[in-house]
Amino acid sequence: MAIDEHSVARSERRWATAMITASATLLAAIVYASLGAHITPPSNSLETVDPATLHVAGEFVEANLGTKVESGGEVVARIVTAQFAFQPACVVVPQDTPVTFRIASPDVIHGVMILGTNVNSMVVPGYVSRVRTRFQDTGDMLMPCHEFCGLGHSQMLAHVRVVAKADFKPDANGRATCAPE
Ligand SMILES: [Cu+2]
Repeated sequence: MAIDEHSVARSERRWATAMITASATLLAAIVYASLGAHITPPSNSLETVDPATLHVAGEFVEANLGTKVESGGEVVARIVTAQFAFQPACVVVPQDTPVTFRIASPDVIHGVMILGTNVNSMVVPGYVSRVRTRFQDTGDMLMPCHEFCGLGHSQMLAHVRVVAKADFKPDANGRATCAPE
């Protein structure tokens, strides 16, 4: 049976047009999500930290975790994400104030997102994930691990407690913790 060369060429052009349109649509959706809706892919600073020793020395020792108002007035929340918990499981931050999250992992790749906000970062062992944000509303925000990290992944979540500036009361060392419920 003879095949009409022109109809084959027409068919190929139609498929090519469909594929190029699909690719362009997906690319446009990515550009819109990142620029228009500020949904960004995993963002890490290029600061490194040794995952094998971060719990015994340096910035991420247990006593230094949680929220701290630094000497310059910057509010910093330091968190360690490990299989299968956040340490601490709740951080308190003041409303309508720039807050910096600094997060590190001693074991595998975890991910942090704060629901209802555009805070979203992977936490890759060896790097400090740094996220700057500002919370408009008070209340407890859910902060689950969003990177499958093992069998306990689904239990791995924490909270960010946003309180009014007047209710944010760091102690003499600049530290603030979530009040027991
Ligand atoms: Cu995890």
